[in-house]
Amino acid sequence: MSYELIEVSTQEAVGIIRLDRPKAYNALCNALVAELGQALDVFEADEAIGAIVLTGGEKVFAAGADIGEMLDREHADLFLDDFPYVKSHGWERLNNCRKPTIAAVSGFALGGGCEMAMACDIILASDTAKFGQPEVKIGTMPGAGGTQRLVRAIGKAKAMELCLTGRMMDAEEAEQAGLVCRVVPVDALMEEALTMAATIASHSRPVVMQIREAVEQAFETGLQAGLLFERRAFQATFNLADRKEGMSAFAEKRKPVFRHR
Ligand code: DAK
Repeated sequence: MSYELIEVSTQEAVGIIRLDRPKAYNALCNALVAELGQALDVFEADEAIGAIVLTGGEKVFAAGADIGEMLDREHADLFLDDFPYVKSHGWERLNNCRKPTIAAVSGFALGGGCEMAMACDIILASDTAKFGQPEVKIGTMPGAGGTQRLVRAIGKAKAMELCLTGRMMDAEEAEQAGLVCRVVPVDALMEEALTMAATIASHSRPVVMQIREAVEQAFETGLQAGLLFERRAFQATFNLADRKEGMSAFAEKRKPVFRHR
């Protein structure tokens, strides 16, 4: 598969996707989002891949959807296409990705860029990262999760402020607010992200996938339904050879060898 607007690579069991449209600050044009979807398709289908890192450049993760591409579009165009779902299935692909995804964010993550990072399971930020939903400044509003995921991540007051003013928050504020798991020096960002991804990928794939689905349930259901989902998923891990192997290895004081079954 060849790509023009993203760079795709692997490091052992980790798939790496780098948004690579630097002249336009990685603006998320349809073609780029479509390539993202294709790369995710490949990694999801590849049994050797256990986690995915999505990153951008040092100065910009992504400055949002491509404003030039949206400029002359009208409501009917967007509604009929269900913009941008029909033409480029990358957004859906990311939202529905079953393997764990880590956004490694350096520089600007604005609008759709911030939303793309939030669609990942974990955001790891460099100390230069800046997050925001500035759509209000160009006469529109967040459309890919900004009004929903941001509220869940940082609470109503701060999300409302960011969405209504368009203000950016820096990495330190984002960490304090709970949007990012950790802030690391910019030079260490990829190394830290890859180490985290490799750790996740070293665990049993079906167990990791059940954990992330259970955590996602916390956003979808009430507490009792979520606890029930978690309990059933926990019980189901006892069907796995990896569960037996993990516990046996602990008892025998050795490293487990997971077969992802
Ligand atoms: N689109 C297109 N080009 C962009 C861009 C964008 N979002 N952001 C930056 N660029 C381009 C600039 O036009 C400029 O190109 P040249 O003029 O050099 O050709 C180049 O990148 C550098 O930008 P600046 O000259 O502005 O650089 P500065 O360092 O001065 O400022 C900035 C950096 C990031 C603060 C600034 O560029 C900026 O404010 N950019 C726009 C940020 C923004 O408003 N983002 C929100 C866009 S709306 C949806 C999915 C997604 C979305 C909606 C729905 N569905 C799934 C339904 C998302 C919507 C949005 O993101």
